Formats: sequence, structure tokens, C-alpha cells
Amino acid sequence: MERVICHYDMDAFYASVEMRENPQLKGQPFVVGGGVICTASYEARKFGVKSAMPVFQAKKLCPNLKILPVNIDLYSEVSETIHKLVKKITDKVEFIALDEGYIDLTNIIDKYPSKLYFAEKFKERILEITGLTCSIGIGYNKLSAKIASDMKKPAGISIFKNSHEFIQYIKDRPIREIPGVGKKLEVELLQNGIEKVQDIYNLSYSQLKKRYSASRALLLYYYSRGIDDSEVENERKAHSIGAENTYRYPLSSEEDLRRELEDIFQKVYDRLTEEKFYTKTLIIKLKYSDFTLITRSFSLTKHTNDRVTLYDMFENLFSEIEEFSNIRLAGLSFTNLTKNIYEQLQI
Ligand code: TTP
Ligand code: MG
Repeated sequence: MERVICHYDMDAFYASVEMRENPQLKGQPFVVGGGVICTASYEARKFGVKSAMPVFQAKKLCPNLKILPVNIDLYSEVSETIHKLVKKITDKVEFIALDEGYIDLTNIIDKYPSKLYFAEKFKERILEITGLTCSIGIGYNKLSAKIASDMKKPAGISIFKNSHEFIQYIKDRPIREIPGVGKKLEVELLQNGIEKVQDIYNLSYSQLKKRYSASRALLLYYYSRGIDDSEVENERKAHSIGAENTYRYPLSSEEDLRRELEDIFQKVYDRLTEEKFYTKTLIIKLKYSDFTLITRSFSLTKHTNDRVTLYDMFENLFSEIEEFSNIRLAGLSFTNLTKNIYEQLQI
């Protein structure tokens, strides 16, 4: 049966909440963060300032940049308000961050005159109850919905009816727009002459696997073709397995962080296999001395318990980290767990 999935994503979330609280910030370049940036206002983004960038670097790009401290309680409160609204629509929802989530509309979309109508009404309600704008994507799976929500930021709505429409759009886009293609993989792909998504179509799955690794090959092969069978999983049906350490003396080098995270990886991986789980998503979490929190996640299209694939996901995420000083907490977890992989084999 054809699915209808909605992905909503608040625009410049932390920054928009701050702007709502203090309208004088409108039109100003500012960021929310401490040592590293959680998010940048759209004005600051014009200077190339972005999430996860160290603040000192951002200041070089934009000398007038204002830095606001993170007020996570406030953002969580706003997030809770949004979650309540979403849960009134259906219980088939998956919140993946404070400011974004998937809503499975398959069984309820007929109650609305059209997909566009649903999206417009939803956006209006969010604005009414939070004073904030969001962008909305509606697709035939999670992948296409997620890409769609990013197409007309801020406050835009985009819809993909089917994979044909999706491919028409994605084929000319830069390869980094495939979810999970981080900086390191992008560089490797560019070196191999793969610049746009359509350049992937010339390579078979086994060629991709030889060049990149199993997890990356899966991602590139399936996502570039708009294939994603994963379900909207409410309340993280399958729980997660993870561990984290806090450090009285903060970690301050790439080597230290790598060693710590590798340790945690091994511990968590052992538990995954002992408990006979298969996973699809790896999350790395770091907290810095100034309490800024960075999370990075990477998802596969299929569940696995293969160590090489999972370690490769870890490497992918690790290469995205930009700030290695004053790390107070490092954690790693596997989510989207299942014990039954047989249902996955249909692709
Ligand atoms: P995003 O949705 O990635 O970014 P955004 O909402 O700020 O901007 P956009 O309009 O492009 O969606 O993240 C949501 C919030 O999560 C963001 O406001 C701040 C926080 N965040 C971090 O704390 N650390 C990070 O590394 C990222 C990417 C986001
Ligand atoms: Mg957002």
C-alpha cells in the first residue's frame, strides 16, 4: 500500500525561540551555543556560520556575531507543546529531535481535502501555539519526506507523490544531500568523480561496496533511488542500548576522544550482540564544559549486527566532529533495535 509520510522541522529552532523571547534579535547575526554552535540565526548563516562550528571560527567569519547561551529547558518546553499537538493528529509519530518528527498519515490523509491542505493547516497550528515557523515535507516514505522538508526552508511546504518525482529532483542535487553523507564521505566521493546524486546510478551495489563500505554502499545505492522501507516508529518502540562516560577532567584531544568512544563502542556492541539485537541507527553524543550538547546520528536502511558495518558508521560520525576540547561527557548508543530481521529482507 502506498504510504504518506510527513516530516516537519522547525526553522532555526533554538535561534527562533530566542528571537521570540527577544524580538530585538530580529535581523541580527547571532548563534546559540558556547564553545561550539548549536544553531545560527539565518542572518548569521549568510556569513557561513553553522551548527557544530567552534565559536572562535564563527567570529572570524562574522565579527559582529552575538553569542547567546543555551536555554535547553525553554526549548524543551516548546518542543513538548509541539509534540502534544502532533499526538492529537495520530499516534503514528516518531520524534527524532526537539524540533523535528515524522507523522505517518497513510491511514488518515483521506480525512483532509489534500496533502497540501494538511500541511498548510499543520503549519498554521504550529505558528498559533508556538509563534514559530516550521517547514514541512510530505513524501511516500521517510527519506522523501525528510528531503522535502528541507527544500523550501524557512516556512516552506514540499510534496513528493512518488519515487519518480523524488528522483527527478534529487538526481541533479549535490551528493551531500543524501542523509548520512558527511564531510569525509563527500570528499571521497568527489575524488572519485561523484558530485551529483545521479553519478551514483552508474555504479552497481557491489562496486559501491568495494569502494566505500557496506553501510555507505547501502545508503548511497538505496537513498539515491528514493528507496526507504523504514517505518515511523512511535515512542522508539524498540528501546536503545547505549553508554556514556562523564569526565571530571575534560577530554581535550581527538586521540583521547577517539579512545574513549572506541571503548564505549565495544562495550555497547557487546551488549547488542549478547541481547541478540539488530540495529539501524548509531548516535554519538558529546557534552562540552559549557553544557553545549552535540548529537550526531547515522541510520542505515536495514537492520544489522555486523561489526564492520557498525564500526564504519562510527567512523563516519566521528569524522563529523569539529571540536575536541573540554569534552565533559561522551556517549554512544544504538537505537531502532529489532530482534527480527526477516521482515527486512524484501528489498
Ligand atoms: P536543526 O533542525 O538541524 O537546525 P535548525 O532548526 O536550527 O535550523 P533549520 O532551519 O536548518 O532546521 O536542529 C534543531 C536544533 O537542534 C537547533 O536549533 C539546535 C540544536 N542542534 C544542536 O544542539 N547541535 C547540533 O549539532 C545541531 C545540528 C542542532
Ligand atoms: Mg530545524
